[in-house]
Amino acid sequence: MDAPGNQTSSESVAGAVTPERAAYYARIGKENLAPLWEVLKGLVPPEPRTPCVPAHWRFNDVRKMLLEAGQLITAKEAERRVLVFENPALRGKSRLTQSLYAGLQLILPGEVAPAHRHTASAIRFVLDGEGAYTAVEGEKTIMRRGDFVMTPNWAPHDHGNPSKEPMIWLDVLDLPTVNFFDAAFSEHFDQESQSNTKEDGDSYARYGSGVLPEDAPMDMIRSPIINYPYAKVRPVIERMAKSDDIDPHHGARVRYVNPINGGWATPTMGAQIALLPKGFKGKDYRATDGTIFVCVEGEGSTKIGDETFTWAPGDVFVAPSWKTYAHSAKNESVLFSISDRPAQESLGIWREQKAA
Ligand code: 1HN
Repeated sequence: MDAPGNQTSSESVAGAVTPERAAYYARIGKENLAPLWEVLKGLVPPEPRTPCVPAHWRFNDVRKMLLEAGQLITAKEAERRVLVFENPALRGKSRLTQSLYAGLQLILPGEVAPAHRHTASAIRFVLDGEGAYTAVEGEKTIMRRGDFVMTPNWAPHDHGNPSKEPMIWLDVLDLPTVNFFDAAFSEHFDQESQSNTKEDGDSYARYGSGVLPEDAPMDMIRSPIINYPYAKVRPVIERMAKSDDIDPHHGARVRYVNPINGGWATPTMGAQIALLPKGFKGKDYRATDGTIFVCVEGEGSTKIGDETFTWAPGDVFVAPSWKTYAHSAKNESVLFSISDRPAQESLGIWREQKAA
């Protein structure tokens, strides 16, 4: 696809603000009216101009600070003990891209994060520890490193850590999107932890093997699977890489899908995971979905605009909308990524541009 039209070089407003115009603007301003022609170019830019900047956090640094929070506040007091990744250009807005919230959550051995639900959808991507659980709609799923865990919108959910290790995972929520629409609701439950009505692994077992139960809810626009275990996903990208099924920009990449309709696992957030072979040099790529990346395995670097970020396991970095990026893998690496691509696709506004 060609880059969108670049015909307009001038960014200036329509002519000068003469004293007559200024007086007129002041007069209509009292009636809460404004002249479109003074703002039109900014409202309709020739191509995306995100205020977001590229950014990178090293897992070891954030982990240390998160463990400090473990000494300062309990999971119960905090409700969720999370350090929020704030885009450096959008401090105070609790967002990493314009549409997505992301943070690292810590739950210590013996702790419980109480049950609640909200209109925002959440995903977890497990980074450290093993054996804590998330309970979603009565399914208590034990989480391991690399697992992709879904909390669909309005689904009751709570977490607990019966293991002996602190557990850390990345939360990504579509909060800024839901809040943009002023459509956010939430509620708490009297019962701290949900009673389980389904076995661990139930939803993957039912929906994750290429068959669907007779009475599957065929109109479900989000995945019925609660946990996509890394142990099931890793062999797929490994197999693809071995048979050279490698995208020149992204590596051997798969997406997490809703098995009911083959679409993205959630309607607002699209998650993917890619294996980059040792020495992989990705070609330049950009798309309108600002994308959050997590290094799951390996070491490498990603050039975003003119900055290069060197990553290691657990690191989180973000490529803003329409900024060109390219990955390089020093060793065989695995990158998880998530963006608002499904939302943009359903609105018909998603674009990408690939270097040949
Ligand atoms: C939430 O419910 C969780 O359930 C984590 O673990 C982070 C950030 C904002 C709002 C709700 C969770 C959250 C959140």
